Amino acid sequence: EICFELTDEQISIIEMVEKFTREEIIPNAAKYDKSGEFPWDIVKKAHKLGLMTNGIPMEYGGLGHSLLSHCIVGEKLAYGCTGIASAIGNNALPQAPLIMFGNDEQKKEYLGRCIAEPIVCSYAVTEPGAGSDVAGIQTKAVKNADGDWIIDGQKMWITNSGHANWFFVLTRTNPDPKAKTSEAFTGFIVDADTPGLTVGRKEWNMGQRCSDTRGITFENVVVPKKNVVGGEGKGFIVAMGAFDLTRPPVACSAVGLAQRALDEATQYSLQRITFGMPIARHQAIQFKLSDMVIGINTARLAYMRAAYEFDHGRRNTYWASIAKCLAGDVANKCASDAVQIFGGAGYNSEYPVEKLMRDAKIFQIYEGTAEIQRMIIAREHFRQTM
Ligand code: CO8
Ligand code: FAD
Repeated sequence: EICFELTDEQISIIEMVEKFTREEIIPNAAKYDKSGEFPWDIVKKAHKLGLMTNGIPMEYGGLGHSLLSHCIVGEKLAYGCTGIASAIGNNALPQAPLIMFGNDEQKKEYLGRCIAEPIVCSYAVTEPGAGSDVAGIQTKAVKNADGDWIIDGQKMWITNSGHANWFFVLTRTNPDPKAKTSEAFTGFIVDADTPGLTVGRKEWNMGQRCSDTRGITFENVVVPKKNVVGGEGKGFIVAMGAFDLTRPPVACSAVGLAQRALDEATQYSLQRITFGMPIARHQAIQFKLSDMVIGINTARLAYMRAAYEFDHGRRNTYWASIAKCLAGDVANKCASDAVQIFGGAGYNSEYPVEKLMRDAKIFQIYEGTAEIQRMIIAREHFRQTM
């Protein structure tokens, strides 16, 4: 029986995170949006409260929260600002391959670093020439005489990379174009200070501006063999498996943004008078708010289901893509409708919803575009049907 009733522990975590969002994130969101500066002060406070180590298993020093608890926290952080929330939450993405496929030594060392200090790490898969088509990546790794690996290539759009302490990096290790995808790639943990690894300039994006996005160049980067994650040739499966754990948290962030858009639009609609009455009394406005309510509640249930399946040890690829796709679309519709409800004020940066609309767009792009999620859903659908 599927039950999403929250436990007392989850309710008290939510109260703590809501307070953190209210006191630390919301008052600083506009400042960081304007400056684009990395929100280190907030990241450090989040780390102190365990908000960056909650998904790490207890045996490695984390709080060992379920994916469902992790997502509920993520939604609350995102409500304040999805740029700051991504600076805080992105660690879960590079940690995922280690949690799911790493060995004991790797987990102790690299998850341990994330526990000990408020560091950030990055997941480097996308390249200038290949994003949706992961199997099209060109970065290669070749074994040297000692059995260690030499990485050459380029990555692009890598979140938190300008500040990262370590990276998960996907490479092609079988140059034969006919090699099976599930056997041709290898994933590595790479220390940020390894010679030959250069991080590029900060990209100035449409939204989530304090989230740090950069390109990375690898030139003869030597990585010890002990840093192979999940075995030689297994990188594609490792990278895909990680998405099963990380797409639900991206969906919950989109829901947090959508909820914020609804709350802002609701308040404004009760105050703004046209034709002698609050705009909330016009049915056209009510229907927009109703559509937001429908979208938010269904997208929330979808990410909960995706997390629930994962927490019960079942492959959740289908649900993770449903949740990510729906929540990304809902966030964009809600942010755009909130701007509409604010009228001219919605288009102005002194009011909160213009930022929400800019921040929302990326939810249809990163962690697999809206089109790629639909492609995965169709594949899973036919797999289940046939
Ligand atoms: N689990 C296990 N195995 C899998 C999975 C999975 N989920 N998915 C695929 N595989 C296996 C297949 O079974 C197959 O194995 P085999 O060959 O043995 O049968 C093998 O992998 C190849 O699979 P496909 O044939 O399906 O491979 P394709 O190349 O056709 O397509 C996808 C694969 C699904 C289209 C893949 O390329 C994809 O997911 N693309 C999207 C890429 C993406 O999501 N990138 C995101 C980058 S990270 C990012 O954006 C971070 C943003 C920051 C977030 C901040 C948050 C706070
Ligand atoms: P493309 O793959 O070139 O796609 C272009 C368009 O074509 C899209 O609309 C796409 O949906 C569509 N398309 C492609 N193939 C198909 C198809 N078969 N059918 C239908 N439509 C298709 N990557 C990381 O590895 N790590 C990160 O930390 C990270 N963070 C990011 C942060 C930001 C702010 C941004 C902008 C990107 C980030 N990315 C990261 C990369 C992100 O995951 C990719 O941008 C995304 O997966 C899309 O890849 P692409 O940009 O190469 O677009």
